[in-house]
Amino acid sequence: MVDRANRPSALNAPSAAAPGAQVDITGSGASSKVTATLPSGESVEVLLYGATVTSWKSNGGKTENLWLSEKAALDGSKAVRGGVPVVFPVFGPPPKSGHATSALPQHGFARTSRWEFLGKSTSEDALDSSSVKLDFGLYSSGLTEEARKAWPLDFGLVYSVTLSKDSLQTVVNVRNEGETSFEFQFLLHTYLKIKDISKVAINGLLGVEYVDKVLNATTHSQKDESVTITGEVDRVYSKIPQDTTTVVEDGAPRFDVVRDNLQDTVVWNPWTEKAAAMGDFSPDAGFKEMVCVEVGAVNGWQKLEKGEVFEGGQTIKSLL
Ligand code: TA6
Repeated sequence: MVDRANRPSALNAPSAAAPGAQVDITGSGASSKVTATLPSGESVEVLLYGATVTSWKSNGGKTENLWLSEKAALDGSKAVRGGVPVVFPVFGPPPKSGHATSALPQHGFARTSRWEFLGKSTSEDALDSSSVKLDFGLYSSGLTEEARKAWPLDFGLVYSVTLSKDSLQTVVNVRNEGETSFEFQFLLHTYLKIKDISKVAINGLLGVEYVDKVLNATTHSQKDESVTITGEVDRVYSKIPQDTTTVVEDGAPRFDVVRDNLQDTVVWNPWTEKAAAMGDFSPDAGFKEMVCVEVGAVNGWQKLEKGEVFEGGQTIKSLL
C-alpha cells in the first residue's frame, strides 16, 4: 500500500475513467476482423486474413486514408485488393527455379494466410489514450499445407499495427526459428486513397535508381523531384537515401510515408487497362483515386541465420 506521503495527488493519478482505445473482434473464420477506435474517433480495421489493414481513418474518423476495391475479397478467398497487404517472403513473381521461394505464388503467402491476433497494448499512461498497438502473429505451423510444402522453413512473424491520432505504423518482426538460414523479401503493399491521380506528385525520390517494370524492367534514375502519374506506373526504387516519401495532392502534402529499416519503395498505379483486367479491382476507374506507395526490402534478399531477427516497417502520416 503506498503510504500517504508518496501517493500521487488526485490531479496526477491516471484517471480510471480515462477512456482508452476500444478494440473489438467481429466476424468469424477467415472474415474475422479486429477494429480499434481511439476516443477521438480515429480507427483502424485489420482482417486476420493476411493481417491486412483494410481501413485507417484519421481526422476524428472522418478521413479514410486507404483505398479498398469495391470487389475486394474480404472472405479469405484471395488476397485483399486494397488496404495494406503484407508481402512475404517474396515480392512479385518468385525466381523461376532453383530458389527456395520458386514454388510460391506472386507476393508470397503472408497476405493469404490466417494470422492470429496476439492482443492489444495501449500507452503506459492511461491518460494518453492517443494510441493503440495491435499485434498479429504468423508462424510456420499456421501455414496451409501447400504453403508449408512450398517454403518448408521455420519462421515467426509478429506484425504490429499502431494507430495514433494522425498516423498509422505497421512494423514486422521476422525471426528464423529453424536450424538453417533463409533469405526473404518483405513489402507493405499500401494502397493510399487520393482524390485525383492527375493532381498527385510523389516527392523524395530525386536521383534514386529504379527498375521500371513498364519499360521491360530497365534501370533508370529519377530525374525530376516529383513522380507524376499519367499512365501505368510500376517502379521499384532502391537504396533510397532519405526515409520519407511524400505524396502531394493538389499542391498540398497529403501523406508522409516514412520507412524504418527498409531501403526500397515501389510506386504503382495500374491505370486503365490493367485496372480493367483485374476482376477484383472496382470500379474500373478506381485507379484515379489510388496510388500504391509500397515500402520494402525487395532489392536482393535479406538473410537470417538460425535465431536471427529482422525488423522493418513504416509510419504513414496523414497530413490532412
Ligand atoms: O507492387 C506492384 C506489383 O508488383 C505490380 O507489378 C502488380 O502486379 C501489383 O503488384 C499487384 O499484384 P497482385 O498480385 O496483388 O495483383
